[in-house]
Amino acid sequence: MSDSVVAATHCPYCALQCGMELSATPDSAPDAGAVLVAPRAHGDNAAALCQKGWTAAELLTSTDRLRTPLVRAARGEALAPTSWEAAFGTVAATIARVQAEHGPGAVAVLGGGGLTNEKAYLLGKFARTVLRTPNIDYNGRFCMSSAAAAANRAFGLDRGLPFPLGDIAAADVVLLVGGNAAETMPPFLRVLTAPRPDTGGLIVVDPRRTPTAERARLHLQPTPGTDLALALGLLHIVLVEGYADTEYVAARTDGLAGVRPIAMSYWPERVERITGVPVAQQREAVRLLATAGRAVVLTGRGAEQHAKGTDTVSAFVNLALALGLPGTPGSGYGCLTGQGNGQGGREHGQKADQLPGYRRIDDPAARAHVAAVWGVDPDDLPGPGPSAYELLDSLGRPGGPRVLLVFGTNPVVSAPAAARVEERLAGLDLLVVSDLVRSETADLADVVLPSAQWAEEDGTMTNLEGRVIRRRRLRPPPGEVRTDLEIMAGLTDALGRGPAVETDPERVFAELGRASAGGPADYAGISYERIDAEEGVFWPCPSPAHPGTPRMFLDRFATSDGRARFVPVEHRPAVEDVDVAYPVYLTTGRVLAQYQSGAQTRRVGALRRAAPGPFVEVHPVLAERHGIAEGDDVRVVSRRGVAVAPARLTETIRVDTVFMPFHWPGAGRANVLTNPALDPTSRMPEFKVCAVRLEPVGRVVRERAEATR
Ligand SMILES: Nc1nc2c(c(=O)[nH]1)N[C@H]1C(S)=C(S)[C@@H](COP(=O)(O)OP(=O)(O)OC[C@H]3O[C@@H](n4cnc5c(=O)[nH]c(N)nc54)[C@H](O)[C@@H]3O)O[C@H]1N2
Ligand SMILES: Nc1nc2c(c(=O)[nH]1)N[C@H]1C(S)=C(S)[C@@H](COP(=O)(O)OP(=O)(O)OC[C@H]3O[C@@H](n4cnc5c(=O)[nH]c(N)nc54)[C@H](O)[C@@H]3O)O[C@H]1N2
Ligand code: SF4
Ligand SMILES: [Mo]
Repeated sequence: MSDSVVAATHCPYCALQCGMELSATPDSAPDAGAVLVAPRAHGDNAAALCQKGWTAAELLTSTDRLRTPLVRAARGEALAPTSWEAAFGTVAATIARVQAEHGPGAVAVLGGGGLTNEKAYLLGKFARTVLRTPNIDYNGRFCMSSAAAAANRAFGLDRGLPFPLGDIAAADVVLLVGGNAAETMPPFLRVLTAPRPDTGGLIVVDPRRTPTAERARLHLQPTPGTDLALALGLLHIVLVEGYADTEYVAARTDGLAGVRPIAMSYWPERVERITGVPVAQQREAVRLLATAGRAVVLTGRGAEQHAKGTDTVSAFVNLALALGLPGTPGSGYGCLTGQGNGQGGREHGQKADQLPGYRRIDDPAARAHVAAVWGVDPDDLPGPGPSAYELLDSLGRPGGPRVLLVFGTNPVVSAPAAARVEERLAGLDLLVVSDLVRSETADLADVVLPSAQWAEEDGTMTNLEGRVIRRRRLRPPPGEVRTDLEIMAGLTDALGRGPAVETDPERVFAELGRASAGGPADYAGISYERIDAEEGVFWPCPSPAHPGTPRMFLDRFATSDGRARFVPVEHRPAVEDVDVAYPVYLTTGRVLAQYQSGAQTRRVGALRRAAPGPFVEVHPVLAERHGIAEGDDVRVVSRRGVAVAPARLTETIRVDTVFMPFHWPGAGRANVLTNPALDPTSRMPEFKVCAVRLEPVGRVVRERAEATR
């Protein structure tokens, strides 16, 4: 049909970036204007989508999406439609005033790992050259920052998976620590459980018997926050039972001598006492891993989102190094990056300490290189800024930022100690949010800027393998909606300063390539043309003639001497352990049918029906102790706040632990409970463990409340 166009693109949601073919329904069809989604095989991804992918197009035509800029005449008044000119004018005037009074740092920026590479790059450049503020960070700080920090210190470089997905499918044994792929990357479950020879299989470490753990050959079910001890215990067994690959350790690594004495003090019985994982299971896990031909160790957020997340990942990297896995073809260590562009989003300079190409902002050579590409004086580039939670916590305080620009994140739902974050946002002179919908954060904003959706823009994303892929536009955005690149350009014009902003994604990508040239994440040899021709290109790719790098570290690691480092790490308890007043562990995570803060997926009918609201998973034994029955409302109380949600009784969770998904605002918002204690290296908050107590509210009370609503 002549009016039906087709775009070969990828899903807007998670880092698996499943291939999609989008087509517009013809003008003559009853549902004219709708967009049809079909799965499309791409690279190592089969043609498959999860329910979120299948239903992603619904938001394109939803009445809920933003179509014009909104502005609030005064605090307390409603957001009302306005023109772009007026919206930009208001923002520019306030930025100019606040910076004149308080300096450039009075304006802050918070970005997101769902933004395309082009947007993430431009956002970092915009903050440093137009706003001239050091205060920029992004939501990836809450995501894989601990794994990134651990990979950097062990291998000298952070690419989530340093090998393609196909290597995981071909491995004999996979150890997955704190990941629930069956719900968070459903098509990836096939890769994880690909038929394996009878020696091997999948080993899952999770305090819950998740649908992923159900598929495992071995499920270790530790107390939340004890993975570090478990990893030390597994290394202990490797060393004592002679499983270490001594040749590899000698040839390719340094530092085992510093790690050995620590591991030796984590004998299996002691580890069982700390973690609850039986000795026999520890031994079985090591035997499976050590006797496999090809083995892969993977971490997810369950291991990483802790105030000791970096050290925990280091402990699993140490285990992988002792077994000779990293940099050995078919084996390795990897982190499962989460957000759509969680990989690319952490490379191009929207991080507090970073310049494009995964360069450090405090490195004089990096500053000189990037400043030359940007046409500015290196001395005019600001230095490193605070991490995401620290930034949020400083808003509106004396000396802290007074204006915040948010692009692509919804911290009112997703940040730890969310009630405190909300209070900080209210203390700002001006909150500006660019979003697709009126997220809970946009709801608090003074100015809301409507941004184009994935099917309406071109760009690139870097998936969990480090494969740079193309997002392709099916049709232009509706009405007055603009792309984030155009929004940054509009703000720059209104401010009347800084280098002119390029809004053509392909030209932004070419500039990003030049800015990244010579850095650890080198995109200089990648072009839209090449990506189209080659099903994506793996970075580093320093020149057009370079083939790209699907497998890293085969000859050398990215450290100065090419050798990987064992990092000596010690176990310690969760920052907030259980006690008499707060006797139960709370952990948090995801369900299949909702994505992140839920701003997008709560607005999709089929997903709302599949996962309508928050809940608390409770073991029947714990429930009985508290007089809680299935479906009863439970007050979950932590030192930060109170959440109320119905109980879901299940024997799949540990008796000492409850679980809440974090996708909802309102009474059941899990993040009013979570602990903002930060990892000293990655600045990751302790999302995955805090102490709570349970108070039954009872069904009667809830029914009464519902009747009067
Ligand atoms: N449906 C859906 N899919 C998503 C997302 C989504 O929001 N919804 N988000 C995407 C993003 S950004 C990310 S980061 C990924 C996250 O993907 P995952 O890491 O798979 O997701 P989570 O549910 O956060 O955590 C995984 C598991 O960690 C377990 N866990 C909790 N505490 C601990 C602990 O102390 N130790 C261990 N070993 N395990 C623990 C939980 O029980 C949970 O089953 O998913 C991506 N995919
Ligand atoms: N308790 C608890 N909290 C957690 C976690 C947990 O496991 N437990 N996980 C953490 C993790 S891993 C993550 S990644 C964070 C995620 O938390 P958030 O960053 O809040 O996640 P999203 O809901 O993806 O927010 C993205 C927002 O940007 C909008 N958006 C999407 N694409 C674009 C775009 O291209 N441009 C613009 N301008 N806007 C866009 C969406 O509509 C949405 O409002 O949550 C963290 N919070
Ligand atoms: S697994 Fe991730 S990328 Fe694939 S369809 Fe689901 S949300 Fe989209
Ligand atoms: Mo994430």
